[in-house]
Amino acid sequence: MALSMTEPTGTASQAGLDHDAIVIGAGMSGMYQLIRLRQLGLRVRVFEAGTGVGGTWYWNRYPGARFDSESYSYGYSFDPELLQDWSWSEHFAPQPETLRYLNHVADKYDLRRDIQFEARVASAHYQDATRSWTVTLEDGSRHSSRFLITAIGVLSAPTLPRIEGIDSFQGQSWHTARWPKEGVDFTGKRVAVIGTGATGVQTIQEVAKTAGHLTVFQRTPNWCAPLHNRPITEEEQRQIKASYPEIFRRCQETFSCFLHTADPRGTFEVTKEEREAFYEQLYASPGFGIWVGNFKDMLTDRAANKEISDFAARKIRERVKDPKVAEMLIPTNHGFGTRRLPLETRYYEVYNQPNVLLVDSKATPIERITPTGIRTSAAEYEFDIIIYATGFDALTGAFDRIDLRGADGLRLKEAWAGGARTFMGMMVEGFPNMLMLLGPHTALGNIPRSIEYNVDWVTALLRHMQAKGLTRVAARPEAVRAWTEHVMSCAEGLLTFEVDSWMTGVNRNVEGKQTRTVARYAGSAPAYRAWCDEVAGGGYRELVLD
Ligand code: NA7
Repeated sequence: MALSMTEPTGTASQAGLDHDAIVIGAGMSGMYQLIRLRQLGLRVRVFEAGTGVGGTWYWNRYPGARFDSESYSYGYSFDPELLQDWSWSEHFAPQPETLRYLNHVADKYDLRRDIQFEARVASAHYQDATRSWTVTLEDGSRHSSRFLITAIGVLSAPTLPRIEGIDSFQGQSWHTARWPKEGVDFTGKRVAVIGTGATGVQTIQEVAKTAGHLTVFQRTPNWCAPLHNRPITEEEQRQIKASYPEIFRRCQETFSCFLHTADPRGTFEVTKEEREAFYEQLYASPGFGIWVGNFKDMLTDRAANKEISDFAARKIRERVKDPKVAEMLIPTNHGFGTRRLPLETRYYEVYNQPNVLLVDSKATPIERITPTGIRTSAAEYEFDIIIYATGFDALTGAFDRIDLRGADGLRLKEAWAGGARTFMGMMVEGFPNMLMLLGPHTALGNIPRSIEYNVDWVTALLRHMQAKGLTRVAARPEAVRAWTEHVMSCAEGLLTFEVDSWMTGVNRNVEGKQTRTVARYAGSAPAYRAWCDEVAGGGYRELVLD
């Protein structure tokens, strides 16, 4: 990797700064950003709270954690050699394999020498006089840098429920995103799982295999569909490795960078029989096809959405033996796919096991965690282990947990109090020289594809500044306004924005996140990239560069 720097005037070293760039986070985005910044010859420091690389895949070690994206569409695409020397073992890889993959990447590009582990950033303050950022770690050490690049993830700030008594529990209890490295043995144990989002579903179907007794506390059922995972055969492995250019080309073309893309037909443009056959085909196919490869009007037309919801409800009734339990598992407050669709493997069949109990936490809310278990409005339960699959303070939570202050001491949390406002999800008005990877209002979907695009865009901007000897970049207020208005307009007419979820900015366990906002960019990834490409291609007129 090139390390010599062709120094333009006014670089960080000449200005007496410790680094050219500080990156917060050594997950998939921070790791790739480090590789690219080294190629620019910049002096980079990455601060990572964990003891190893991997971000999401480092923290989320809960049982059953795995991809819902096809493995070969998820890995980094930037290096053909890396693509050839890594072999995914399953179509949807489990977390330990993904963590091994990311450690392989860290080894291959010798990343760890620029990463400081067990280094949680407490604050980052912009200094206008020196056009730099001062970053303070929780250990009190201070570090200065020209640029601050946040690579802190979308779903990385875990939240526990706001229930009294959590600390009083005398058994073992874990949030899924803070799982112990040594694992947890459920054999013969009485286990509780609170939460039935994508994480809860993966956890429940795995824990049910060994637990003595499992009680699931479900407040809102989610629509789920089969993952259909299986090992990759040798022949498939050869085909995958031979077709990587096509795989990634396809990801670039689709709405949210998955291999699947919406069917061009409307739900009612086909006969009832054709519709049913198509739903059956999707239900029997691997991955997110049933969500993002369904009829084009599934998430915009109420009647179309009802058709697929009725189909999915029939499937639940077929798979769950006890009709009362089946009805409990069928969502009634939102349509199919309007929240993040958990993919499952024999999830519904878990509720046919004699050692599994489903508790309706809406009808009988959890009142208190007690030293021995959980008390609801109706009963008292005893447990050895409580698992909190209760989600994250999504999108903005990781930013809020750092004391981030821009020019004039403005705190980011305050600037975003009425909802996030960004320029293309990468920059914030009043926060010069701060660049966000996976910031709010960026394109998400199959996340590594968005990461690679964001990193490359940021890298090109810094290369441009380097070439011209520029030391300060800020988003123009009118550019932030235009992007934010665009994000709002993309949400219009989507059924997704009529339901509470992390995607609409709601987390009842977080102060200030009780009402729906347009928390997520809902346009297509190609449209997002076109907007960003135009900014770069037009010479960054939307930015103040000096
Ligand atoms: P989610 O999707 O936010 O799910 C959190 C779950 O926890 C959800 O079922 C919540 O019910 C439940 N929850 C939260 N607080 C409580 C309380 N107090 N009582 C009962 N139940 C509660 O998080 P995940 O980790 O599953 O998934 C996040 C994303 O990570 C996922 O979309 C993937 O993209 C990866 P609620 O629905 O709020 O009633």
